[in-house]
Amino acid sequence: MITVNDLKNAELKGWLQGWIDLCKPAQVEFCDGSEQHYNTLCDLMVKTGTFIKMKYPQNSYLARSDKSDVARVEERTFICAKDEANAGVTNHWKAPAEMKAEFNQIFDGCMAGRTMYIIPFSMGNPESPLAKYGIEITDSAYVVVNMMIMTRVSQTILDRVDAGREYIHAVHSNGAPLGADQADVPWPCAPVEKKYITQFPDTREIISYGSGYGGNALLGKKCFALRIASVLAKEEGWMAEHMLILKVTNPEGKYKFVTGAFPSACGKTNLAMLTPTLPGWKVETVGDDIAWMRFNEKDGMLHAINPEAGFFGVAPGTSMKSNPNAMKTINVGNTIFTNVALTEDYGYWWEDGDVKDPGTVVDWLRRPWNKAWNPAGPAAHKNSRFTTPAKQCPVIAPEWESPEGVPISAILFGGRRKTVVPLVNESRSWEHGVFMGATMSSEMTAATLGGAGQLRFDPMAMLPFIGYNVTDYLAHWLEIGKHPGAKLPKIYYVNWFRRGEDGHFLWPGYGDNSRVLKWIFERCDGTAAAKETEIGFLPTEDAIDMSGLDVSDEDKKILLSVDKEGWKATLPQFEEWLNKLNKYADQGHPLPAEIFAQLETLKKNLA
Ligand code: O2Y
Ligand code: MN
Repeated sequence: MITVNDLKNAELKGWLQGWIDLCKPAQVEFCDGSEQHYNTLCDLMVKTGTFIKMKYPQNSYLARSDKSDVARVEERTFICAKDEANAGVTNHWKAPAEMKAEFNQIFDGCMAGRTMYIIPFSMGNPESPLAKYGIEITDSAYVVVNMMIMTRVSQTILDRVDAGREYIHAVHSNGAPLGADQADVPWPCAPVEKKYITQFPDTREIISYGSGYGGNALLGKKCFALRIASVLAKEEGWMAEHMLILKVTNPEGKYKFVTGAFPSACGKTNLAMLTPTLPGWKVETVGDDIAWMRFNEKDGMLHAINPEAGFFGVAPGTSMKSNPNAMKTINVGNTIFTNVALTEDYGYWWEDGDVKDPGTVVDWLRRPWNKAWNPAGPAAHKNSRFTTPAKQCPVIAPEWESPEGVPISAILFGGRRKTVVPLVNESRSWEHGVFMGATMSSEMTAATLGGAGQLRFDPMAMLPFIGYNVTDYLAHWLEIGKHPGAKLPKIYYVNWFRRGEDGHFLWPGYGDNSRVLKWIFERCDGTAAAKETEIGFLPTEDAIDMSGLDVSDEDKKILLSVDKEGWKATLPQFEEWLNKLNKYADQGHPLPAEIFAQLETLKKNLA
């Protein structure tokens, strides 16, 4: 086993030693990414009660978190940029020096009685020129094994960093030191008000304290691949986006790659693994959550890589109906379940899955649970998760680890809109597409803040993930559109969630979304028809393949037409949103004039 003293790189050595001196762990362990280390840590966690070994799927485990530590905590997530204007209105901000001073106290002795693990990892195929490396320090074995599924962990990464390769510095602690005579708990963590998920864009650091859950602790994902990477992308002329990547192949065997940004609860993972209902069409998965895109100077196209190596998917609602390929991926085994219910025969269960009534199970709070006793449930937490290797996905695209990335023909934006927004709308230009992304929104329900009819905006589905001022982010998107010699992807706004007046869904969704993908594919080839409207290019009535589909002519008409009055009524909310983003305009962060110009064009078109 190597030690810090074996390293040659003075910066790396100094950084690690500094955190060891501060956190005072009982021991330090380097992770080499080996199966043997993975198994040793899983066995250890079974002994300590963090993991339960499942009987099905094979080589799989269940973890149950503390009940206070179940999701990303946006209110405790901070961008520690030089000044507040650099963080912008979509982020919480703390001054870097103040935050560091606080961390010097908080982290002092925080790993007492625990093992500090050092995880060298790559986001993306380590041999890809688009990949970036990181080192995460953590005191959580749960984080180590999840990182081993979600990223590429290896001794080679450590060797390359030790030899001088750039890396992102990431530190995580559960924030639960263990006293000499203190009994441990299965899921150590700190109370919500002591949790900190911090990104330091200027020094490319991530420091996370107090939570062991998902995006708060697996620092390669949201903290690195989106918040820090978005800053690097702006500086280096590429894009780090919250997007799935899929490959769509037509019956003639011709294929294209598409990325898509959707807010949560819009079926993003399902779309990434979709089984088309259209005969002869095929969809394969490159990634389900994050895309890093860079211009390829040979073909002028944006090429995307999936920086991750696994899926960290929401369990409830995942079934053979909603996402058979995710279920098959999970069922290969080697899956870590977090906060799902455990069946009597040591299998998994969650709400809206394939088994309606599981009998008596143990719920995520470790209590016996039965549908008859507690019909409302839930037995699995609504944000319960599966962590599973992408390579096990039966429809993983052969190119998913391609070092040069895959060329992107189209970008999809989508929200969840019951009203107004048609099934699919092609932007008139890159700039119009950026406006569509900037005003991406979902309708709130009567139960959500703001009330029915109010829109919740989520620009490019990046609201909690842009590591700098949102106005500069939108300016960067516009800048990408000016890249010399670029063959830009076409941009589409899709809405699978339109409803009729009686509340029924107008569009079946799921595998039938392949019909929209087909139209987009053919638009990219210049072979599908569209009509220019006030809001963009919509399919002509017969341009979308509706064969064998049980959608009435009336519903088709609503899906493919412009609700002018509805759009007009939306305009004040768009305007209010854009003005809100512009808060730091006179501190050097104005919303690009082009975005306001697009709003004016839309107003004029609808007048
Ligand atoms: O609650 C969490 O920590 C998970 S967040 C997450 C996980 C996988 C994919 N996307 C997300 C997200 O919040 O966008
Ligand atoms: Mn996500």
